[in-house]
Amino acid sequence: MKKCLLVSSVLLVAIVGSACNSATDVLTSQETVPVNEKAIEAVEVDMMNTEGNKVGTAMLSETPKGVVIHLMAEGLEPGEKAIHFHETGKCEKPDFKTAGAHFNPEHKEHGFENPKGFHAGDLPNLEIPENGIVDFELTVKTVTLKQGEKNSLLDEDGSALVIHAGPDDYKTDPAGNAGDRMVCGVIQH
Ligand SMILES: [Cu+2]
Ligand SMILES: [Zn+2]
Repeated sequence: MKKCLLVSSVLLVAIVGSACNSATDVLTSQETVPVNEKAIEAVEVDMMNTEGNKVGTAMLSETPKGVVIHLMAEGLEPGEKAIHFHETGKCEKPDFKTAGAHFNPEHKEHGFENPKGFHAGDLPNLEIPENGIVDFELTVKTVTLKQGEKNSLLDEDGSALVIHAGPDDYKTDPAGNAGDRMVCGVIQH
């Protein structure tokens, strides 16, 4: 009996007073996490060009500071290029229009310099060097990989990571005047 009381006091106050064997029942049921709140720790995204060839990988990881994007790709056109999360996890070549508009669960306008902005999917421009190889990391606070949350990239139809032909001007709604979609990766669980 003494042992029972000790166990109960270590556990939640709410179960004190109930029979000893019910403590295990409570614990077991707490371990079951509802599917829609399941935390995905990392997603690997294949980055495809307009010919349908893989040019690299983006690893997305959930961290306390936000979602970390680690993009590794080669054979890219050098220069300053826009990169965004788009709303639909569908990358159909050659124009990737199937990825839809920018990921925008808060219904804002486009661009960091837009007073009515910005989209959760807006990201700072990528600087691609002369050799066309990128290996960079960026932490994004506006999105999550936690399913069931409003700003989750892993919503029902997934989302996409898109690199454009030109830079984002950070103000023109709805897409920053960034030109064609050159590389696209499906973000899906
Ligand atoms: Cu875009
Ligand atoms: Zn945008």
